Amino acid sequence: MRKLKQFNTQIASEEHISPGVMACPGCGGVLAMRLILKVLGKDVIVTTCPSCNSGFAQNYTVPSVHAPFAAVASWASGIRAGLDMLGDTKTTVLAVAGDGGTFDIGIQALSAAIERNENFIFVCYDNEAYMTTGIQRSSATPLGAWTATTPVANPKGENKKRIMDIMAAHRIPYAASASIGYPEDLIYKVKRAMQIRGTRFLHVLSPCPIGWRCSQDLSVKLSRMAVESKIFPLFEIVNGLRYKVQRPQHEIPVSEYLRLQGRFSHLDAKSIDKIQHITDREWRRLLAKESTATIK
Ligand SMILES: Cc1ncc(C[n+]2csc(CCOP(=O)(O)OP(=O)(O)O)c2C)c(N)n1
Ligand SMILES: [Mg+2]
Repeated sequence: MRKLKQFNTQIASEEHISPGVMACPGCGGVLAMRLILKVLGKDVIVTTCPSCNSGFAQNYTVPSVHAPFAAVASWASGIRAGLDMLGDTKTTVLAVAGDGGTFDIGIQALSAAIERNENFIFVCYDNEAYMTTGIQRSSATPLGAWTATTPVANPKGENKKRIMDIMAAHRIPYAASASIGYPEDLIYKVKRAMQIRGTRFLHVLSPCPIGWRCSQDLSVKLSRMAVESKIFPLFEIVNGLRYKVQRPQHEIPVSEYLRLQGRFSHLDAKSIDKIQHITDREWRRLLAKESTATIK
């Protein structure tokens, strides 16, 4: 992993989520938000939208509002405009959505906001399905996964949507993938995002033990394994063009990551080979972008 010299990446002791959170045990989304809010501090206004996150946003000790599903990026734009009119430049505006609220239902408002280069941070905590409403497939659900709408007899037949490619196509000032398995790296990326003006996007893989059919104590481990297997690579994109890809120190085959999750337990060796092949291809594609991006 990259050396994190530029910023202090120690985890702050202050909390901005009060105890008594209603989330499920092992929820990766809560941990992601806990870490992100620690970095942002008190000067933040959060806008959430329907998701598991809206179930625990009442525990935020910073101001938060709840937008309609499709509109979280529009609400963030409006909050920023209001703050700007008041001359408030120090408050950060944070939009939070799940994968459904980002990849699918919220993408129009998000695309429009990035096109206007609205000045806020958008966090997509990605648990790879519509979890609040009972584990329905989203376009972020990975190939081969079981969900309530992609049963074992007919698992998800499409690849996960390449949301970071979509962000890059907008020439967004800053986009990064991050992981609760690497908290210092996550903190680094939030701090880096805070220093940049315009729309910033953080894509955080957030395991959901209920939906992933895995043990509640595996969320952090699976987050690390997702990076080690390259199924969820960590990288940054500046202005949609300059890529910085983080090579995992320890590499594993995707089968090790998949076998700990019941949502993949129906997959045969051929299906797992296919996922490995696609993962390898996408990794090479990502590295190629990095090398071309350094050519001036
Ligand atoms: C327009 C609209 N459609 C559907 C819903 C119902 N709904 C509420 S939360 C949710 C799932 C959200 O999924 P995601 O964004 O992935 O967040 P997660 O629940 O996984 O945290 C759905 C479908 C809604 N509130 N509004
Ligand atoms: Mg989700």
